[in-house]
Amino acid sequence: PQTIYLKDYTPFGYIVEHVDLTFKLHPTATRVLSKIRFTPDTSTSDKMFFLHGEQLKLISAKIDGQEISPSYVEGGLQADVPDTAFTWEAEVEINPEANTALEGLYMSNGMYCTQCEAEGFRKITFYPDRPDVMSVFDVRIEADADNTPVMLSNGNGVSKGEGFATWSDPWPKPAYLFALVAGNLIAHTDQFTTKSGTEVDLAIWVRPGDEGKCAFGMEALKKSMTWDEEVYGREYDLDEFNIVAVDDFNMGAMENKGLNIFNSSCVLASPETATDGNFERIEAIIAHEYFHNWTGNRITCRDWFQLCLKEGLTVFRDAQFTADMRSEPVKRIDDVIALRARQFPEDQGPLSHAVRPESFQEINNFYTATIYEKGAEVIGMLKTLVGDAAYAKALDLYFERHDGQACTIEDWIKAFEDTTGRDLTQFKLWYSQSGTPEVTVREEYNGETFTLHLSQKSAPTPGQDEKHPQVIPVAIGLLNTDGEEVQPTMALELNKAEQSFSFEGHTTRPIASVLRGFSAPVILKQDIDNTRRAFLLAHDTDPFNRWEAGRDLARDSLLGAILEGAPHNAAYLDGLKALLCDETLDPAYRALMLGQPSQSELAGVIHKMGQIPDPAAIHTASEALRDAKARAFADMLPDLYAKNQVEGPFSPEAGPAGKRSLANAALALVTRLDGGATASQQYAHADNMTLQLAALSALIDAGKGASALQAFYDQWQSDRLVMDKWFSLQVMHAKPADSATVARTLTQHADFEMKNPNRFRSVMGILAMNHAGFHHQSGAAYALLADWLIKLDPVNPQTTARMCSAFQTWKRYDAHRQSLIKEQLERIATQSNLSRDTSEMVGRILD
Ligand code: HT7
Ligand code: ZN
Repeated sequence: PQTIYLKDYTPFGYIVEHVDLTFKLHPTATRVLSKIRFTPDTSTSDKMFFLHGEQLKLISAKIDGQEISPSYVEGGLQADVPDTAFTWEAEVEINPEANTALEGLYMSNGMYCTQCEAEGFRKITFYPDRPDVMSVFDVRIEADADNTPVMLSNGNGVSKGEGFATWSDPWPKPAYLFALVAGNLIAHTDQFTTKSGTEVDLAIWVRPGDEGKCAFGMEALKKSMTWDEEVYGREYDLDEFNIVAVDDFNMGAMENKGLNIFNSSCVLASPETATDGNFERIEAIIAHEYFHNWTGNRITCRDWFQLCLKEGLTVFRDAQFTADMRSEPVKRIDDVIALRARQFPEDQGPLSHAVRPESFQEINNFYTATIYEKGAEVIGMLKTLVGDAAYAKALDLYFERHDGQACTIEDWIKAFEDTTGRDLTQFKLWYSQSGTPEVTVREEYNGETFTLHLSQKSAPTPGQDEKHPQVIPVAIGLLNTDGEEVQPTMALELNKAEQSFSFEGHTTRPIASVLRGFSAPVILKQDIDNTRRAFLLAHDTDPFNRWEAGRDLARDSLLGAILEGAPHNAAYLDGLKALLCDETLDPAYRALMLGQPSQSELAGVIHKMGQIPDPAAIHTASEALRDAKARAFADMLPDLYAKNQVEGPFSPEAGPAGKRSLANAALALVTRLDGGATASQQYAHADNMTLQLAALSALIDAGKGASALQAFYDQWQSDRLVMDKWFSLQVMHAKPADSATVARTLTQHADFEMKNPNRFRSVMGILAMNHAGFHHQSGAAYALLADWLIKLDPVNPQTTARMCSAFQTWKRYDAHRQSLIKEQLERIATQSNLSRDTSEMVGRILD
């Protein structure tokens, strides 16, 4: 496969003035007629006329009304064209029903649907399918009126009648933002008035039967629209905003201009079918896609190497939104847990790449935690470094200067340089240097001056042996021994390999709280003992670092048990108990405090320590710590559980959701003491999915899940999204030695559908997340996953390739496991006709 390089970027030689598309929809033979007005771009030299096109049957092509025979080249076609403005017309035929890859135009449950990011439009018609080619689109859709009464596209609806609809999008957009949906759909509607007084018609379109699951998504949309006006000054710019829920979708959702398409799991919710976690995720994803209207659509990316320009910024914006709607510390802690679970292993393994990569084979493989989540961390650091006011000014300038353009990271950084006068050259290393920097802290105190000696180091990553010091904002605070702040939070700017920061006038030795709020995506190395951690757990005024102190204590306790067979740390359990009883603290925060590092995070830590992680030992120690917590908190758990029951009608708001999360965390521990009696009660009386699922999980863990699992199946078998939970739960809670068998049995279930990415992930994705089960020494889970990836690749390469990352940490483990995994990776790699997506991923992992 061909490698594409950032350094090779050249602009397209033509301006696309206007695009007219007509779709004659048919499940197996859709005709697409395009009429496109091109003008040579006099500012560019490359006048080769190349249009992307894949899997298209060309019926006819014309230039200025004259039939032509273009020449086919790899990935598209070329034609001789006039050196003045001309009109290109083509008619192509495509087969949506045969499109199981879910890129381009495909069918999902009888509904026509498109997915064009990153390079799907070229499977719809011949076009310069690159994000820097922006144009206005008019679309006419024709279909059988009985089966396909609703026909949607981007922009504003212009006309509709029996068997047709026309749409016009006045905003120039790249082809990846094109969308069309058609089928038998029902709308949940509402209205929004923008701050300048425009009335916008809002609709969430779903299959009949799902209309009762739209209200929460609609509220989330209106909150997002208000928030973007208030916080970023960004208004919506069309008369309509449509969202559609689709069952078969490769990712979470897509920000097509005026017509967002959502994986139904990311928009549909009712108290009976969705958990609190689902509600929060839906709110965040609706916000994310809506925010793209400015950060992604009005200002887009020049090329796919700049993907973080829209994704990092939009993730940062949606995190700000969630923090404002819910709890800021809880959101930050959740995000850091996710970053460490998904981005750190990526950054420290064979798939490590820069936030702005310099080459790729398949762009779909770069929709990663590094681009999204580390990309968002980079924005957060920039904001910390320049301050809130300068950040707001820089954003205003960015929107004003680049509206309607396809931009680069250089454009983004320049907006900050021009508003602050700062040289951000060194900061830009965050975009080009891959890997997770390690920051080491050493303290010195002489009776008056307290000094923090900081140093930074980054390990080599693929293709990057040499690393340069980066600009790292290290937020710190100082406490006295009574837990009072003697130095409020301030950001130190570490920009050299080693640097010291002194604080004068401290007549008693202060206690440092370092990397507050996780002010940079780094690994902090600090030689502090458990007494100091217990002090910070009890007193740190920074809620993130207070949680982090508990997390560090839990991690050290687990490492002691795993590596030395030591008993669990009593000081940790005492400190945690005091915190759990502290009713001045938010229940959601206390629930997070009860958590502990995941088994795969522990494996990563042990690997970093230069030792070989043993998944079975990690599993045993993790379970033992939960047992120790259950015993240590036995006297207060019933009270904690009872006090956090929520009375009255269900509300997905942060307050009641936090109480449910604490009650359910208590339930998981209580179950270790009462064998499932409380969980059975909860299951029997649960009137919402959050309580029902937590009770079912506890019963499975207690070995008493069989009848509840059957009852759950009987109750929910006709609800696809709830059935995904039924599949996931069984794999997630399977004992290590049984997990491959449980997963294999589920793949033989009549409701297992390989072609539906949600269902496939709910078995195979979850198998890879059951750490001790996936890494069971038999190798059965490795082989099962590989079998299914091989089966899925010809059907859906994008989802297959993503799931290959389950193997990315393979070099952490012992020789036996390494050879088992290598054998499976090689088996995948040597399949004939392996997709470019999967071949790139497996090649990089094996390298
Ligand atoms: N910008 C979108 C990313 C995307 C995608 C979404 C759905 C299916 C396939 C996709 N390929 C790329 C989603 C987002 O970040 O908002
Ligand atoms: Zn996005």
